[in-house]
Amino acid sequence: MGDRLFIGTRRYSSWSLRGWLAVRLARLGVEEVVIPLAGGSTPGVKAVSPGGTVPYLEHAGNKVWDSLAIAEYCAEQAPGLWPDNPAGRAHARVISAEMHAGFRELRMAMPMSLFRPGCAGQCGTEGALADVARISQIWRETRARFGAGGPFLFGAVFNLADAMYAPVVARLLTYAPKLDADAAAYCAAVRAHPLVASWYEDAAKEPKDWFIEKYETAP
Ligand SMILES: N[C@@H](CCC(=O)N[C@@H](CS)C(=O)NCC(=O)O)C(=O)O
Repeated sequence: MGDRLFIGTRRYSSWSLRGWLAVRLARLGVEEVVIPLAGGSTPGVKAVSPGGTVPYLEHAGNKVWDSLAIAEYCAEQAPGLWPDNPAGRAHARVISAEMHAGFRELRMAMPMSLFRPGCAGQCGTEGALADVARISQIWRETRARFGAGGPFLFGAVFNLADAMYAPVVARLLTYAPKLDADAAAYCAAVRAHPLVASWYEDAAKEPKDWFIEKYETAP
């Protein structure tokens, strides 16, 4: 069987975007298989993925079914996906872990939906805005310490920490809560990265019968 990366509907699947970015940053030659999501417990996802979720990577006989594990797997396949120096690497890992384990309020209130209309300024619950404030602080502190020389968290190179936060950026662009200038500039840089731009382009081509009504109408 060939190497494959299973992902969900690009418009909605935030975890898939993280795994896909890691795989593309590592330049793994895998076939991409998109499974239209049903909004939870998708039979097609359960049928292929041991964990019942996407992203799910099959590569060189290895089965990896979690975005952060896929990121670590990809970092072993290609140098430079985490920062070279131990301090930067530790920080990149801990902010990625904080994202992977947290920001539940933001994720619930502002589900990723790349082209959802009528969202600007909506869905800013107290908990979600507290998450936005924490995320902005992480970005600001990371960039101040490691980000010289470029627009990304660790400078010029878009790395796995940026990949972990890219779907957060997508949410902030859709729901447009008030951001400080640094956070807004970081969001613009991530959106303009060629891989992120390519994800949006492919998402825009997805067929309408993959749409989930509640994610396509104004909140
Ligand atoms: N911890 C997992 C979470 C993955 C996850 O929850 N993926 C969602 C899609 S974004 C999923 O597959 N849900 C099941 C479904 O929609 O059928 C990861 O980091 O990859």
